[in-house]
Amino acid sequence: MEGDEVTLFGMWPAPMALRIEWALKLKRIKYKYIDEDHYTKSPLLLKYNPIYKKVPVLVHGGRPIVESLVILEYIDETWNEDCMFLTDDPCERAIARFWARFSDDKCLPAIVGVLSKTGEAQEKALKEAQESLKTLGEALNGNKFFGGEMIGYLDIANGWISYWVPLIEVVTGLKLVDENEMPSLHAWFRNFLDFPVIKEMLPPRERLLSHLKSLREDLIASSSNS
Ligand SMILES: N[C@@H](CCC(=O)N[C@@H](CS)C(=O)NCC(=O)O)C(=O)O
Repeated sequence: MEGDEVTLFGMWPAPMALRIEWALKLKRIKYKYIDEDHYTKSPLLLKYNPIYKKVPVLVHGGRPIVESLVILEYIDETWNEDCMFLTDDPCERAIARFWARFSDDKCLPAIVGVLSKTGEAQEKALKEAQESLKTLGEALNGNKFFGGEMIGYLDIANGWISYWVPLIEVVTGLKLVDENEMPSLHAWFRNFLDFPVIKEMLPPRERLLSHLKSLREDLIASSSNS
């Protein structure tokens, strides 16, 4: 991994790694992809991300960068000639970063809770997920994308929600995003998933669905054993 070479360590069903693949594709950056195994991580991944031992890791010119939102900004700043994910305006940048943090801090754990829990705990997670997703939808301000007319940083950060949430609804039989309750967010799901680069870079639906079903079973089994 010398010179200007770009390598991404990901895992095929990992939403945070998909953020980075979308970003690299949107910027038309050539990269090598290494698919990691959840249970047996490679020595290289552990060397590059010794603290969290997670994907994604982006290695550029031999230097590793970790944490998907940090990597996203790194990509935006490093390859800054064509499209930019964040605007020049410091206030708009701060607002976009706020919503990305809100999404990871509030929406993500609640959505995972809906997938991984049962009974009252699942109902609580469902309520939290619906509330935080509704709040997130308000950040669209009636626009086609979080970035306005074009896909931007916040669309890439939130993009996984548009693909994962409908599948989690199938797996659990619970509605997280109702078209009538959250029309803007629901419309954004379609707008985002219809965008050419995004559409071409999604994990196969049936494979992901069956992965989520077994993940739910494993998580429920491990919580009842603990
Ligand atoms: N905050 C981190 C989260 C990374 C993360 O949770 N990665 C998951 C895949 S989406 C992972 O590596 N899981 C494997 C593990 O936990 O061992 C980020 O945004 O990069």
